[in-house]
Amino acid sequence: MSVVGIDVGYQNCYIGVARSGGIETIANEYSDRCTPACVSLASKNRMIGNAAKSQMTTNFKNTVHGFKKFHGRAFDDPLVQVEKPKLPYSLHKLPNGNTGIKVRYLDEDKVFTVEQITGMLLTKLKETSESALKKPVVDCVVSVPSFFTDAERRSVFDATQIAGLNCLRLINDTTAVALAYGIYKQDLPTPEERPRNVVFVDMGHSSFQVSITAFNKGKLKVLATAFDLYLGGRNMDEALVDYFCEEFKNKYKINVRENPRALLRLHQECEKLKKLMSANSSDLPLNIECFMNDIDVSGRMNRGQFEDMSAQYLMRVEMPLKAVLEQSKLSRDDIYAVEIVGGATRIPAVKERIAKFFGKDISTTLNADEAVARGCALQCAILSPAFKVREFSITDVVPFPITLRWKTPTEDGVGECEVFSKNHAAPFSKVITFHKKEPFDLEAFYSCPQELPYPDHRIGCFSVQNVAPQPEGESSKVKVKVRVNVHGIFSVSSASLIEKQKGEGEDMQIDSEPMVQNEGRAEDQVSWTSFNKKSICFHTVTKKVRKIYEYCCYLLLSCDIVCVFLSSQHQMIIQDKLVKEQNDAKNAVEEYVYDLRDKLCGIYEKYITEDDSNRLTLMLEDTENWLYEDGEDQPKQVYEEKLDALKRLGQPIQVRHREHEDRPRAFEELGKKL
Ligand code: ATP
Ligand code: K
Ligand code: MG
Repeated sequence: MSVVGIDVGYQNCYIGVARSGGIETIANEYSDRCTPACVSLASKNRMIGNAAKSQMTTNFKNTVHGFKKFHGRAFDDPLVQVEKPKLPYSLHKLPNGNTGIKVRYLDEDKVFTVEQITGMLLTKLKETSESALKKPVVDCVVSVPSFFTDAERRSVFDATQIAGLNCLRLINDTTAVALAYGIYKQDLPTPEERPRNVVFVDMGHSSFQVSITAFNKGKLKVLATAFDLYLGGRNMDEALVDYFCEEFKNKYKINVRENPRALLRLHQECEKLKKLMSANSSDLPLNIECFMNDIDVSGRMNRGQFEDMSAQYLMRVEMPLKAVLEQSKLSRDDIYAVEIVGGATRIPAVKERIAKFFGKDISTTLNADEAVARGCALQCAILSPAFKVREFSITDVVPFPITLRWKTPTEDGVGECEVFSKNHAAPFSKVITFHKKEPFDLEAFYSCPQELPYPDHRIGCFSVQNVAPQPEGESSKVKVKVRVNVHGIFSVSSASLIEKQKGEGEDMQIDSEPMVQNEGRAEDQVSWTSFNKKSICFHTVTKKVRKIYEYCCYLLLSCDIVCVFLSSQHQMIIQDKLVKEQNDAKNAVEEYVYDLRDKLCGIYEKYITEDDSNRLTLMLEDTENWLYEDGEDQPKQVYEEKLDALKRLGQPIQVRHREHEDRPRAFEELGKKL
């Protein structure tokens, strides 16, 4: 069984794994611990991660990046519409209203769902983990931003399934960081003592997240979370890009925005410059050769100027910090430490603002890039029966309050109840008792649409069926269990009818029942048994309530579609493998040609007649030309046959050469022995 944690960032992905020595992050085939969240589609195959990133400026229309925010969002979603004009690739409205990504793949126009694209990324990360662990990887824990709503979480979850992964938990970024911080701490207060409150700040490429977490020995409890959905390193890059576009317009009379390739290159160079400015406050150059219209461009920038131009973003750092402190009802003095992670917290002005707000030095004891992945791997280790790790209980929060609504025969016609308040502990189950004479629907939605970073506040509608009056005509007692599960996803998990109750009319009460911690996949069984025990006379209405429409009617994938995507993912993997084998076979021919040609006028010269050598050289030249012409795109076997044919001619020379080389050495060895 594998123990793997994956941080799927907007820009960068990291993988944590548990091995006997503990948790470590692993490197990919480029010896890079960071795999870019980038997928490039081409006429014969796909490239994912580092290989895809290198295609960004050349194959920009088909190189997909910056797609994390499209999860669970409709094409018409305002956020999608804001992002759309900034992308070098095209978005497309899917028949069900979802956001599709339009690319050219295998010489055909194709539209992929965001789940498929993230699925591709995840298969790459799965492969990387498998080659590091040298065994199949299925079980994993994946991070999501704490502000992701139900639809976004379900979409990421679908992506994990499309990649053939078994996601044991979708864990919030800052909660994963808290786990990575707390689990090894030996000096945490005992459960009776006042907890240690730590602030975790994560500024990545696309967003800014903050949490306050209370630690005691063996447990952590998130008290509150806050965020700025649109604040991250990419805003700073955009500020720099805006500046240089303007400067180059005046200086070189070029309009960079008209040229997607140049714009992408400028983005990359501005990001590099931004990183350099974090370490260096002096004037720094920006040079790009052959930028556009054959012009080389150059500019300069220093940290002071950079801070001025990103003032509007830096200003926004404080708001989530203030919000999280207020929600936690703690004062600054109650805060033990402020830990920062995420690449963009390396910007000195960002750090200063955080430190200033809390009135204390910030700690950087965690690895800013890897803490989320390490936390994910730790959570996976806790959930995995195959791995022994110290007990550590994690209580997260419900980020947005959730309300249930149902029809009543009363005057206003509706009953309503907020089942989960903001910052309510999660995962958590509640049992709600209704008195009903007929089937009824429960509509779940987020209570405060104005606070929700998502345009649709509906979560789902669940219909409870087969409810009938008691034999005497009284209402039946119906117990409905609702929960926010380990992934932070809401559901109505069961409904049951209790027979023989006095008719009390329409009323409702809520019994709270905290869930067993760290239960992972066993969750369903656990809640069922504990529920069964509580019922006096248990009688199933519908064992699982039937959902009348699949999660908000339109935004989610059905099981069938996930299966189709899973098999098409397999197809693509096989295709990529074929292309790789073909390329490898072709490269082998090319390498052999170069190698033999060099040797023919070098070390092999004495072992072949001049005539034979000339003939062979000509043949090698023919092969080389063939590789660039007719032989450019041939099946693997053709290259293999070609290589064999060349080897049949080359090998006898190689043998003669080796025998000659070996003979004196053999004599020498023999001499030594004698
Ligand atoms: P998100 O968390 O929003 O999904 P992510 O996890 O991919 O995004 P990170 O890898 O945490 O993001 O951070 C990437 C961002 O950090 C980029 O904008 C990058 O330019 C920035 N960054 C990295 N190093 C530095 C540095 N030394 N100085 C300034 N910015 C940096
Ligand atoms: K990351
Ligand atoms: Mg991140």
